[in-house]
Parts: sequence; C-alpha cells; structure tokens
Amino acid sequence: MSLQVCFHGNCFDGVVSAAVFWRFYRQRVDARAAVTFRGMSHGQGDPYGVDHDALFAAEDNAVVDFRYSPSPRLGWWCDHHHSAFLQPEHRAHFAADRSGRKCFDPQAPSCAGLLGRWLAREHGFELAPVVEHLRWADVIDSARFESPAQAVRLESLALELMALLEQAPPPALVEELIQALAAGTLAQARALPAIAQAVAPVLEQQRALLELMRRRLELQGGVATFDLSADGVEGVNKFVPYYLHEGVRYTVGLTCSSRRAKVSVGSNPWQRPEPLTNLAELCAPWGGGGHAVVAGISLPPEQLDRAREAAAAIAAQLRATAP
Ligand SMILES: [Mn+2]
Repeated sequence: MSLQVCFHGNCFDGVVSAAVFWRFYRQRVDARAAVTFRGMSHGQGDPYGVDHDALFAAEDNAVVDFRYSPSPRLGWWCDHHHSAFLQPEHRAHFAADRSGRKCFDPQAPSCAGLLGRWLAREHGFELAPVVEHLRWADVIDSARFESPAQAVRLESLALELMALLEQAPPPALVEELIQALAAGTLAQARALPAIAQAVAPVLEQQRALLELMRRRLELQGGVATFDLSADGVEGVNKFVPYYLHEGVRYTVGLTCSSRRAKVSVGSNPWQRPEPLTNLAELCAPWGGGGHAVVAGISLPPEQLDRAREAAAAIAAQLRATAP
C-alpha cells in the first residue's frame, strides 16, 4: 500500500501531526506502507490545485493540520483551522461523511493533540509514547507560553525544533524529522546529526536577532516599535518586545524582504490590554487584517514607504489608547 501524508509545512504542529498519523498508520492500518510526505502552504488560490484527485495520487491519502478537500481519494483528514473549508460545499461534504476517518474541531489548541486523542479514542492508537509531542504542539500552536522568556529563549527541544521549521528547511530534512518523531522521543529526534547540525545556526541567528532588536526597539506610551526594513530580516519572533521590556502593551514592527513589506501588530499575551483595541480593525483601512489580538499588513516591497506610514499611524493610534 502507498500512503501520502499532506501536512501544514514549516510548522511544528503540522510536522508532529504528520508524525503522529504515520505512527498510527503503521501501528493500526498497514505496517509496511510506503509513505511520502508533502508539506503544504497557503498561497494564492486553491492549495491543492485545480485537480485535487491528481494531487492525491497514492493508494491511500491523508491530510493533517491543513484544509479540507472533497476529493474521493482523500481517505483521512484532521484539522483545527477556522479556515479549514475553502467553500461552503466542502463543509457540507465533510458533514455528510460517514467514514469515521475525518475529524474537525476549531477549538482544539493543536491539530496534533486533536488527531492523537481522536485516533486513540476511535481507532485504537496507543497515545502514551507521543504525549510529550502533543503537549508541546498544544503549547506552540496556541502560543500558550508560560512567559516571554520561554517564548524567546527557546530553551527546550521542542522550541528549538519549532525555530528550525520556521526557517523552511529542505523537505528531506523535514521528512527525516517526521520519521524520527514517529519512531521516538523529541530528544531522540533533536539528537540526530542532521537535525543538530541544522538547528545550531538557527539558534545562533535567533541570538543575533535578539541583540538587533535590543538596539532597534523603541518604547513610548506602552507601545513598542521597531523598524528592521533595512536589515533584510523577515521572520521576527513576535514575543521579543515583551521579553525585552516590562510594560509593553502593543508592538508595531516593520520588516521588508524581496517578497513583501510587512507591518506586524500585536498585543501582550501575558498582560492583555484592557480594554483591547481590535488590531484587525486598525489594520483594515490599510488593506491588512488578522485577529483582534494580532494582525498585520502585507504590501509589495516597492510600497515600503506606505507600510512605514501605516506603522507610524497605527502606533500613534495605539499610544492614544494609553490608560
Ligand atoms: Mn495547527
């Protein structure tokens, strides 16, 4: 039997979900299945392309931590994203499914946790060997960190792996990680030579970025601002401002890469401002969006000046809400 597992790529929860599913499949469905893994990402249009059946080309096909497909070739599905159904017909198709092999819960903090517990309950999966995987997937995917220090200093194996995946490592390395997580503990996966070698420069880069943020961050009226648009930095750990300064209510950051100029707006998850200004609404007039507590604006890199203007305007609006 051939099996393809599609998962949310470059994401700790997606990778752990793929590992948990593969462990289950070998344990309960087919110990000798030939597996392929495919990391998926959201972009313009339908991530499965115009012909879903063509993408689900293996004899059995699973999707975890990613969007639904009504393809009859999709055998297994589990997700927790609010945006799981691209079309209303997809939701109806899922609701009519009687296979017992599809699971959705938008309240679940992580897909891996939802998947593991569902497979244990409904399909005889032995959960005990992966409880540590699932616990960390819950923490990371719902950003339920104990403190800014835990979120920033990456002082645990799972957080190191999270940081590695955010840097979009090569698919072969991700597959090696999935296989290791399907077979053993987080510590065993982290200790693999290829993983250890890939993690080291990522941690070094995170430390350098932290020092850069220490120099760039400006705090006024409880609003931390930073402009890294000239530094060629794209992915910034959004919790750094709360780690570096006490009393940060909101952050407004500007970054610019070859792909986009980005304004990132967030509120302190450990001391949520009260009343909270809805950040998605603040970003909307500039063509941005997101959630009430964290939002952003993405523009083409040529419009960096407009992004800077938006960042300044939003920071001023947030300062004006000072208690
Ligand atoms: Mn997830």
